Amino acid sequence: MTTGPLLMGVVNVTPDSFSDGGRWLEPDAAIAHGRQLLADGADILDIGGESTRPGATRPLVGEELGRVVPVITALAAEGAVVSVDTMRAEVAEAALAAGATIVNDVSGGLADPRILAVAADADAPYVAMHWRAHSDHMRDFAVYDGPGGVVAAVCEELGARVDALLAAGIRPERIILDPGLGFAKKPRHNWQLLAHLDRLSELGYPLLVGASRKSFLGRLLAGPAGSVRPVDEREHANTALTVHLAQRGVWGLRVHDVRAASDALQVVAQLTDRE
Ligand code: PMM
Repeated sequence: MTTGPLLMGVVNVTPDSFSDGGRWLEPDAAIAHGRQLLADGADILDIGGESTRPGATRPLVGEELGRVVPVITALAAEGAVVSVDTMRAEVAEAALAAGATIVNDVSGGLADPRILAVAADADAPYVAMHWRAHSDHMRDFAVYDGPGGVVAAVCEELGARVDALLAAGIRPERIILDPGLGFAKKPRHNWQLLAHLDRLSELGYPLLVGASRKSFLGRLLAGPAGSVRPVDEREHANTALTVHLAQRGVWGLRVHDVRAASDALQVVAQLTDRE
């Protein structure tokens, strides 16, 4: 049978994520949510303790550690494959010690370059997302005026991150790239990237994509008065993207509603196997 994208289910142990802030802040709630995502078909649980919503301020390192380590420890002990969603070397190191096996760094090593050595030493798969600035001022960096626009810029900047990853000792087969939808990007930038993922694939690494619940979907589906579609009413649009991305052979999808994405992937797999 054809293997489609892996499903990375989101466990945000934060008070303020745009998609689900505060719902899973207590460790027991986060652990129960992780178990549910596994039952729904998640291949990986992505556990994070820092919200990256536009305008967010950063938690202290100790706060971030206190949020993610107990949740990772519990879910990894139950056999879950866990990625830690962090930009900090200390958090990545503690998460790997607690049983996480993948580092998902939305800054691709730009926020805290020491994280690259942590991933290299552990020989852990490392997700490098396209990123330009912390969330409190990333809007100022959503400018892609060069030749080739956003697609060329993201390819070039991710290519530079790959060079840094390799120089830090991360093996090429451990690298996963992510276009970073919504991070220093306006809606039209996200759509351009989604339409031209083949260009990112040419960098030669597997791709992870996180579109789930993001505001560019809410803006696409805005009502006649311009009211943006609420976060929890964007799932059908994400399902359409799930099908699109599966057909383009991405490695993984980072989603909040794993059940909906899993249903869509099962439909795609049925049809692909008959071709
Ligand atoms: N998006 C968010 C957080 N972490 N990680 C990767 N690799 N890719 C993403 O697109 C991504 C991410 C923000 O979404 P959330 O607040 O719902 O978790």
